[in-house]
Amino acid sequence: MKLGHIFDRASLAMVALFAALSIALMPQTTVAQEADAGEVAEAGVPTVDANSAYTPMAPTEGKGMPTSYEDDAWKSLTFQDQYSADGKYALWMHDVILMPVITIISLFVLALLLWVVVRYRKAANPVPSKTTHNTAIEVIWTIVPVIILVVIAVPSISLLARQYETPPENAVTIKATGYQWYWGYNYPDYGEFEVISNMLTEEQAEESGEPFQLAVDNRMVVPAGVPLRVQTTAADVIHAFAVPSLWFKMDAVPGRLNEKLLTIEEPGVYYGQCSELCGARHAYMPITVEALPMEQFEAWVRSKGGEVPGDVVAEALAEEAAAEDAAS
Ligand SMILES: [Cu+2]
Repeated sequence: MKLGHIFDRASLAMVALFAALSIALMPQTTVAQEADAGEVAEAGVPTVDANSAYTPMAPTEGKGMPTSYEDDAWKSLTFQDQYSADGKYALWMHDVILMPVITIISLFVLALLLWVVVRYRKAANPVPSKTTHNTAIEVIWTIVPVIILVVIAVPSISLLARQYETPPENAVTIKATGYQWYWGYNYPDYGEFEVISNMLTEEQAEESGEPFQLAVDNRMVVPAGVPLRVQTTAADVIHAFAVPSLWFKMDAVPGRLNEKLLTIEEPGVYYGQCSELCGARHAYMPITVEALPMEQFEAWVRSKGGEVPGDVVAEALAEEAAAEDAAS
């Protein structure tokens, strides 16, 4: 009976192990084709559209992307440079407050330990001290940590508050939808069109001079320097929209609309990834955000068949004028 149980468990474990291994070893291309065959007709290298003024921006080495250890060992260990106000503030807090406090406390505690080990070793203290209280020390080791915590709490809480700031009414809305396993970007302010974004293959990424596993065929193009209302949701399972160099990470949950303010300070290409384990190709649904000056962004909108609000007003005015001409 007991032996049977053990065998049951062992065989169950074997089956689980085999299933895990077969998923891990499944050729990525088979799964990729399934994804491609679905929503995306052709996943190609970004190309210049003859009918528009939009040309995909070339990424800047080291900007908006991770740095490899070989290229720059120090930079590969720390945060990416930040291109949003919140990101700069958070990085400042990390560099100027957290790291120094952590380092000083660690070294101080290490020094105390070494001092105790050497000074109060048995050989040097044949008769142990019977001291149990020292008011002065107790007051110090209560007040000093309180001061340290307050010093950390003030910028920490203000960072938290900044991250919850509501987007202003005139913010440009972009809705990012997570699908298994690609992203869709919807532009409700510009005619509700959707851009489907799939990862480039290694050859395509190399051809377009972009980092493999971060580069995509259709980017999330946004205007730079203006407040964006980035909304996230998902169509199947929970995904997360995350771009490290913009200090942006938000869950994309089916049936729920999350939103957060993002202002990208300067034009550029910023790479990110889905950051919620969402299935077999979770690692293969990267994010590429391309921030452009407003005029170029509007040109991109037109190239995608979207409507620029100004155009509609201008068209209406022209029509009105034409109608008035005809009437008179
Ligand atoms: Cu995902």
